[in-house]
Amino acid sequence: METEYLNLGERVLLEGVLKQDRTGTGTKSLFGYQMRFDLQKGFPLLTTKRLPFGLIKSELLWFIKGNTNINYLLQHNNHIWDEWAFERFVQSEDYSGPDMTNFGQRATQDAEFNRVYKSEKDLFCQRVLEDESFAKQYGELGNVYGSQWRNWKTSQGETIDQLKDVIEMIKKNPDSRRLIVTAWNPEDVPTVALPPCHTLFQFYVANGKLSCQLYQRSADIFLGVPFNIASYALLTHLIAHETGLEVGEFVHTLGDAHLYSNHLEQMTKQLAREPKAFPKLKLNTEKTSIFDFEMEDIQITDYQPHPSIKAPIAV
Ligand code: UFP
Repeated sequence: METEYLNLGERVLLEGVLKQDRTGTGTKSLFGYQMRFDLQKGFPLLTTKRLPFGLIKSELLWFIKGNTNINYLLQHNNHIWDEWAFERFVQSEDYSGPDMTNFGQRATQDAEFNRVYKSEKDLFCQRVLEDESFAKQYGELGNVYGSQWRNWKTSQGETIDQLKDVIEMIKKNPDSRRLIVTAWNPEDVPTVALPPCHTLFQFYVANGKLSCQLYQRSADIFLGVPFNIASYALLTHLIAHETGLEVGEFVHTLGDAHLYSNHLEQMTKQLAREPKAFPKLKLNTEKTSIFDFEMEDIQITDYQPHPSIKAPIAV
């Protein structure tokens, strides 16, 4: 099971082509790859390095609620999306602190700058948490997943709740071949901070089991993909729970699958580790709608991973 992921890491290390990328870091990359996880065989939270399941949970609940403000994430001590909001703030007229141009790259190369950047970003997060009007203005990320899944804007000025609709369709017409949620909106792509990496997902019902396939256009194999696998596996479990189905497979299809040049050692280290059994997922059976789930309603048990492995994030 976990070998599905480890095989991908190994393959890209061995066969990936050297390719430049937007962040200037450089990658080893291949195009078009598919992994399959049988969700009946355990919850695919990798064990060859510890993953912070709490962050995966709070981010997914944030998407499901249609929330697009980092304020919710910060309340759950989740800093995954900070940089995107911080970038908009430092480029605005309201920012008067030290120069933060190209902060993502500079923070990995210059220890003194990294210290200044961290302290500025901490101040920013504090303000988003404490000052409601500041949070409204600068905590908001706009058209990110929560908005695309729950409040898709139509050309007629209406909104479409894709997630709610797909759940209704699974209940009423499980054989449909149109059980799709898309996050990719060509109209938004030129203006959004980060065009969606998880571009589109589709559900499939057979033999009383719900499967999900994700098309991910761009995949940071070491840092992003382990999160993405667990996040979509959790989404599949939640929707199966609401629709009264068993879980089937999570099929993960990748477009540009890459290892950043500063993740190669870490990936090699992880590949040398022996995978353990996947943990189990427990959902609060008293909740029926996925829109009512909160952090405490989702628990992982029997998670005994190897220690975490640190790696710089490419922004
Ligand atoms: N990335 C992921 N998974 C995610 C996410 C981002 O792997 O869930 F939000 C990575 C892929 C890529 C970068 O390395 O973030 C996005 O950059 P780009 O838009 O240039 O593809």
